[in-house]
Amino acid sequence: MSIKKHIFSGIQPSGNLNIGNYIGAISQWVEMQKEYDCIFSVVDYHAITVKQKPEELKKRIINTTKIYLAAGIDPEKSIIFQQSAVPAHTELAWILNCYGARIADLNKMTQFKDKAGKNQESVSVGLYDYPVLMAADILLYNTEIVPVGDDQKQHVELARDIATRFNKEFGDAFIIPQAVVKKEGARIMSLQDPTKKMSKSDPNQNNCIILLEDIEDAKKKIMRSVTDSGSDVVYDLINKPALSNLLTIYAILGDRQIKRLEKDYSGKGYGDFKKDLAEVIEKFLKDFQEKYNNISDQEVLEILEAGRIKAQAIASKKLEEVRKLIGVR
Ligand code: AQP
Repeated sequence: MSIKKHIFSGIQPSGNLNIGNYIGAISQWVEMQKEYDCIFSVVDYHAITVKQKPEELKKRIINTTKIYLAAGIDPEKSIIFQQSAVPAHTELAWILNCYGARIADLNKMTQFKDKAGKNQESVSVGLYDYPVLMAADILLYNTEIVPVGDDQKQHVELARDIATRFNKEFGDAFIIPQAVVKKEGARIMSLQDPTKKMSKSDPNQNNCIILLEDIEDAKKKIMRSVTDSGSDVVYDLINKPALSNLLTIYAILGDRQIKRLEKDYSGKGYGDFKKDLAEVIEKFLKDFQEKYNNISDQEVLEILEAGRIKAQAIASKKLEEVRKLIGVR
């Protein structure tokens, strides 16, 4: 048996993936696969917690997988699969709904509150129960580490609570997972409102740089992004949240330290800084899109099928163990 630590993470194919998803999640995964046993899922059953158009969803499942591959997730090293292709996820979620998850926990989830807004009574039950499905995703694979952006930390905490309660009642079925969040770039903010997270389902696409978007459009979005008062290029989350966000993006995609950028732009204004950042974005997107365009749909389908077989083998074993523990086998 492998002694490498087990990693699980996923992204919902719920919109166009943006640089927030890349910086906060995928770029971390690429690094982690060098050291750990990794499983990365396209979590399509999470995406349907809000309405999706069937034809679009189908395409996005393929495109999201291509994004994983273009970013450098290697199917020879890591398992890549589609969540709905492994039924153990929804089955374990049901069991955890009954044993482990509590209404009081779900009522605290900030993502549900944000997404449901004032419509809490009319959104789908799935949106409310999303964190329990996420707990099942993680717990099925003996996951020790869950690399995510900052917004998902609370859900991983809940998975820990659910696992701990289940283990206490039935015996040690689950490893207690831990969220790992990057120091820099754990929460990339909207380009137009630095108090809001850059989000793939944001209806205002001026807030995001989409990984597959037209490069000239992306550059314009950077030039038009909001900045703060003053003109010095310095990292200061309290007084310059918009600029600090742009500095983080520059540092990660341009592979330079924030301290170094502050020095390089000392005495220059926001205009020069944004122009150079637009070039960094151009280079990054060009390279990324070139890789993306070289991956065929057929290749993706084959990778997902190979991943499904491997994921299924691990997940069904864990599920059978759980079924026995609760007395249905
Ligand atoms: N702005 C962000 N900065 C850093 N990390 C981010 N992530 C998302 N937005 C940012 C991380 O990307 C992964 C995507 O997870 P998800 O698809 O399950 O959904 P999410 O967290 O709700 O992300 P989005 O982009 O906001 O999607 P929608 O709009 O569909 O809800 C996670 O690891 C997340 O932390």
